[in-house]
Amino acid sequence: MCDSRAILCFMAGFMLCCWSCGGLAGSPADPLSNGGVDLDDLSSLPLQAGASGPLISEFLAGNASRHPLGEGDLLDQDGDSSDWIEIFNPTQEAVFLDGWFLTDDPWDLRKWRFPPVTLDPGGFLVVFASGTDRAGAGQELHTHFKLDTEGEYLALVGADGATVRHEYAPRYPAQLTGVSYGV
Ligand SMILES: [Ca+2]
Repeated sequence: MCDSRAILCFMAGFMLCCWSCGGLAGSPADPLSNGGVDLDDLSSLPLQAGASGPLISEFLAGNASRHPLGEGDLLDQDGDSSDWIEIFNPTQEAVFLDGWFLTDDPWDLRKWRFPPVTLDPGGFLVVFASGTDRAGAGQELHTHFKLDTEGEYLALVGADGATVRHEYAPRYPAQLTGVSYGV
């Protein structure tokens, strides 16, 4: 299960987190299939000059983190075990996400809008899917929707509000509590 995680957090107006995080061995989140998701899996995702852009690299729909925090557990700034969505930039160029969107509804691609935030080359950004809607300067990012453990649509949409840049469609599969899922 969650056998190896590393979290390196820094503040740059918003909380940006770089990590490798839990998943089932051999799962889509474990490209090297070496017994779990770890930094080796991340390093297998080299920056690509021709990569199309940011993607939803991982998400956790059934966050059961609690104190004392175990390896890879994550709580939001309120101490709540909110769902989370990790965005990864596999390209060699920084991407300005201002005006991009996250959605859990294929009929509403403009559901939650990113504030002005830059995703560095090879960088990660965590957005909590807590239902509390936070996108102000210096705040943790929180969507106003939550993730369904039974599975649902999830997509990253470009600033035109129409171009789906990455999606789990028609829906991601049912999720296990405490086990993240991703590409
Ligand atoms: Ca939802």
